[in-house]
Amino acid sequence: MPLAEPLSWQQLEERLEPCSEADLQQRRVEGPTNAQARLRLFGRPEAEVRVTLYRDHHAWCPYCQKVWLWLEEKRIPYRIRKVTMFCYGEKERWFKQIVPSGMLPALELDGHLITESDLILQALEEAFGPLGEGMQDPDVFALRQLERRLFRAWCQWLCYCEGQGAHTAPAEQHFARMAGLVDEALQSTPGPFFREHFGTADVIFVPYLERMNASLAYYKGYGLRTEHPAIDRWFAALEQRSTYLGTQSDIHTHAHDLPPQMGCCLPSGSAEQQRVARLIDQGPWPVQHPAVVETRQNPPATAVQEALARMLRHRERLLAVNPEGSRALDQALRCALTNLLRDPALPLLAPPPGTAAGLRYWRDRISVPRDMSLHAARRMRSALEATAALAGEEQGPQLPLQHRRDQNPQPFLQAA
Ligand SMILES: N[C@@H](CCC(=O)N[C@@H](CS)C(=O)NCC(=O)O)C(=O)O
Repeated sequence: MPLAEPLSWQQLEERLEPCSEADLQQRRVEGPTNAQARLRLFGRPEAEVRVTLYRDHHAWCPYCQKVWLWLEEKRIPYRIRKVTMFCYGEKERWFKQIVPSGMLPALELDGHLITESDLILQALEEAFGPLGEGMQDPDVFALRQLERRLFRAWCQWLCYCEGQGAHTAPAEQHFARMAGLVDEALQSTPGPFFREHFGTADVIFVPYLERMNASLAYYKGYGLRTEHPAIDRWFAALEQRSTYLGTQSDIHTHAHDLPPQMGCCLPSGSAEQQRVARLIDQGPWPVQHPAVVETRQNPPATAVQEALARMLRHRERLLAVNPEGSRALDQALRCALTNLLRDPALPLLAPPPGTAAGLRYWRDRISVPRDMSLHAARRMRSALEATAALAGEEQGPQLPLQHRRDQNPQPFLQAA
């Protein structure tokens, strides 16, 4: 019998696989890499913790991702203290007392504060040994310089070249040349990584190659992973590592979090670029387009449960922060969550009239990996969009370009 009514909150809770708060906490501390943890022990006693990492609530800052991934790969016990980045809300006063500039990441090692991600990695290497070949190894050093050259070429194309045509071609060609050098460096080793084994050089390249892949697809219609097969193979090998998967963001999150951080991101405006951007924003997910290669990992069986658990945990705040707020949204969200769980052979449950924009408000604001993993986000966005489509075409408010205070973590932290 098809459901005529959405499940109640109680019934939705009952669909969750049982997991006590203590088990959840244990999983965060000892389980696979995850964005929610405040402590990571890797089986060691808490008294052995020598490191505190200060990083952003959003799990978005690229320089933090580098240090985060290094600590997870080396399995160094550490605490995490989360800080708000300027564009999402107010910087915590306690953090400004420690780091007056407010810049992230910062790290405390045996009570000494270090800022600047490269200096942090060097200090960690001195304390715990390098991850494969270290920061000062001549080959790694050369790769670090290549990473910066690629970074500058990306900024030049993404942030200074609007439109398309002869005036943008040099920037695109320069970027493609630099990415070609990265591809060659990857091809020169026997495996998929920058050196024989996964190590420091890979960690250094992760944050910006991830952001380049996302932003160039969205703003230029350029498929980094399609154009550069060794870079694609490298990403696919990373996607076999639970450490990387715990820190991995997705194309939608990067595409919309980059503009305020970079100053702006300029679209090429070609018909193809606009098509790609629309697909990334409005689905269907996973996006089927040659320029969009987000992951080669098969969806884990846990994606729906993860999405449901994360939405239920924050349902009251999700309803409270939605500016389209109406009593009908409570029912609309339950419809979307019921549809998330539905047998695909059954028809979808329609939400109350007038709730399409409210449902799409949430669709557009799922932040990966802060809220949930890439695959869980795909399932949740799909359920929200499919449900919204039954109520109409109205889109939610546009995502801001100058800031992302619509993503302020405070309401969620206060309630937690
Ligand atoms: N060179 C620094 C760059 C750090 C940096 O630019 N951090 C940005 C975030 S990606 C930041 O903290 N900005 C302040 C803010 O957004 O609140 C490093 O490598 O650590």
